[in-house]
Amino acid sequence: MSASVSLVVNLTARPVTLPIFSGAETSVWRYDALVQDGNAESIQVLKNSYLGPIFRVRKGQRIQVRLKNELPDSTIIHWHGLRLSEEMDGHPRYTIAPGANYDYDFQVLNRAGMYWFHPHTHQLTGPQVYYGMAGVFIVSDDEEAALSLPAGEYDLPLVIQDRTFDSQNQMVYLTNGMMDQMIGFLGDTILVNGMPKATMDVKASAYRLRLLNGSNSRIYKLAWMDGTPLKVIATDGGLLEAPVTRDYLTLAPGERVELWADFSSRTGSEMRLVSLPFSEFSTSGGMMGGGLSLPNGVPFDILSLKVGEKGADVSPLPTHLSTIERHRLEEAVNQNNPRSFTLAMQGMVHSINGRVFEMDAVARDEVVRLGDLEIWEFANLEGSGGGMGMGMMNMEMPHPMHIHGLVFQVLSRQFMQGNESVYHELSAGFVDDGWKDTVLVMPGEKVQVLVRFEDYAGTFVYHCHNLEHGDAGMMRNYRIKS
Ligand SMILES: [Cu+2]
Repeated sequence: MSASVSLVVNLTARPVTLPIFSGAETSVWRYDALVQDGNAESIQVLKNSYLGPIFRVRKGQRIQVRLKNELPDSTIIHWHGLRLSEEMDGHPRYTIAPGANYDYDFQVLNRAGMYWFHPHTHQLTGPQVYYGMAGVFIVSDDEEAALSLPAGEYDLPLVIQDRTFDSQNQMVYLTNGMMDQMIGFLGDTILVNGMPKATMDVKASAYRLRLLNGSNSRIYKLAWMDGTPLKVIATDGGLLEAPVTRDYLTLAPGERVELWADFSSRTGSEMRLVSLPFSEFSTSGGMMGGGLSLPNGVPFDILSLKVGEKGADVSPLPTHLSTIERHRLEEAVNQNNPRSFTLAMQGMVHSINGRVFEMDAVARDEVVRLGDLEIWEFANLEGSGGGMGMGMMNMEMPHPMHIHGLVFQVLSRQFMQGNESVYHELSAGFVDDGWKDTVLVMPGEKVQVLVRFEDYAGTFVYHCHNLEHGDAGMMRNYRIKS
């Protein structure tokens, strides 16, 4: 590796208690950061939050992170969205025991954007993220810096999550047992950056709001309460070529979206970010939705921004944000024969091509070649007859599909069959223009992405980012062969 190390950070994963509510403190798991070498401002700690820390690094920077595991569980960190080798990426095979350390050393190849990190322990990713472990990894570069986007106090990372707390203020997980594992865990309390009923004071100026859905399985239909359109400037893999405007945004677990929001004429007002109602996915009645206090699609408040005095002068949002080199379909080695992945129930679990995760197994159709551009096609057959795995129940679940170690471009979406009206309650909120690492595949939908395996040979995973689905086996290895 040519670059010299410019940041060395210890991340200690440990149980702590925090004052999240009045009364009893809440037991959580958290990454505690300590900058050993380099710019201390590269790491921002969120006070009294289980979440974090927030890394701020530059493209090209080489960093070292020592993970110290002081949890009672095995763990490993996955750097979500980063272009890394398999040893750095956090494959579950690299999980370390309680008391052990894992040393990361990598150069940041990604363009400017909001990435993130979280545990990736086999069958325990859901609970480890749920009990608090996740942080944000923000990359900047020269292309972005030239734009003079809102920065410093006007650049707000906002991580949206849901949790359920008991009467002693403790987090509870999998309260509905088996159903939670099949649907995914849905909490009844929304938190932003680890704060319930999140309220923030902002100035009358323009802000860059970097939203991450860090929830285990909840999908949000984000909108401003007063109907102000949302101005999107970036998604998973950084800036779009040009801003796009949406009335609402559909954000699935693992996905990011960045907004440019101008509050300069809003002094004295309250801007409320909400999740709008949409229909439940599984339509088989009482047995599915009955036990859940807040199923997917229930509306709620997410964040309230109280606009105060005048802040920094607002520079207009540039009409051109970045240059995105589009992958060319005709360069795909399988342009006439996409590599297809069928998402469907297999017995009691969600599966990929009828298979579930095996730690070391790579099937013949899961091997690709370093340097190749391919079409990958995810077809969600649940709810359309292909997913009848449970007798009377018709599981119809959306699956946010994530591929490790790279970023990709969405080529096409096609609704095939099933409940089209539910589909159209969310589909206007997708933003597929830029680079992605996680893409929501709705029930009855087929999504094609163009993906180039350009950085490292090795074995990586691809999986559903509904963490309960992933833990139950909706994950597979793929191998990049040199
Ligand atoms: Cu899934």
